[in-house]
Amino acid sequence: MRFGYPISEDHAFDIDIELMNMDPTGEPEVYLKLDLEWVPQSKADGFRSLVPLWLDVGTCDDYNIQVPDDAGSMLELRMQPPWVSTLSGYVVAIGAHFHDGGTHLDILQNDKVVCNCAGRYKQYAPMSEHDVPPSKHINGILACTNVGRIEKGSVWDIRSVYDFSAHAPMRLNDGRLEALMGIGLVYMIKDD
Ligand SMILES: [Cu+2]
Repeated sequence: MRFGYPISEDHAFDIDIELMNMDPTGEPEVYLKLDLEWVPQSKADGFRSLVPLWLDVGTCDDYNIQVPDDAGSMLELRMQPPWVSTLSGYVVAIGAHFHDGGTHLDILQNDKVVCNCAGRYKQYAPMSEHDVPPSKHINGILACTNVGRIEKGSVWDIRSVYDFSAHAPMRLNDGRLEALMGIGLVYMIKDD
């Protein structure tokens, strides 16, 4: 199956890059490389259009969640409320986004996990002698492909799980705890 995201003349792209220097020794040169495959409409016969769905555990206005004072070591964030699908079709891929402290994020359809996105952490060298314990940060999150059917009327939910005793939440430069996120990006093809 061939598929792509349709773009027209009036579409624009924004990119929001957040960089973190994990090299205490200097000022590394940084490159961002994007590989895009572009197919002109005249040659896109047989391609199906992808529909992106954004699911998150925040509110309509804000997808940042402040760490509650009584969070303890475990915290489970859910969509509020879950989303009832208005579309039916086939889910090609699901990706997720969450912050330091997160262990995994489950995407559920009708209370059944359809994608388990586990976080991968990497231990970095200490940035200075004050950096105790040395920095450990999230460095990848598993995605799913060929997830299966999405049905009109099915209920979609997210379970974003944080365990602060396993992975410390990140602190901002001013010492405050970074807000949490739990985002699922679902890419689907609608039924004809
Ligand atoms: Cu984020």
